Amino acid sequence: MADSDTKTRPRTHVKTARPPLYKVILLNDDFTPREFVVRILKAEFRMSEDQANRVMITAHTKGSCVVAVFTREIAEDKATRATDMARQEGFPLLFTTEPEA
Ligand code: TYC
Repeated sequence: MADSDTKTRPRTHVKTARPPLYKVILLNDDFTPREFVVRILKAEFRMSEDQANRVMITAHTKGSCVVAVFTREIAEDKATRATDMARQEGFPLLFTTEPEA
């Protein structure tokens, strides 16, 4: 069969390409001061004092908390930058990323 004979139905809807999204996750630890976690959340994720406090307390009580969702590169970059800021101050605070769905 010639290539031109291949049967395809016309698209009934146009596919909109959306990049897969990744969660940035904040993990609890026993050593990083609460105020420092809040400071990092405000600096790297542009959260208000109130938002940052809620996210910090959720991670503190539940063990982890989703901070925000981005495309993969941005999520990984922000998680790395936030974790590095903590390392520079000698704290074990950790941010990870994982696919949203
Ligand atoms: N658990 C820490 C403490 O009691 C505070 C903390 C909260 C650390 C959230 C990390 O993701 C975190 N000092």
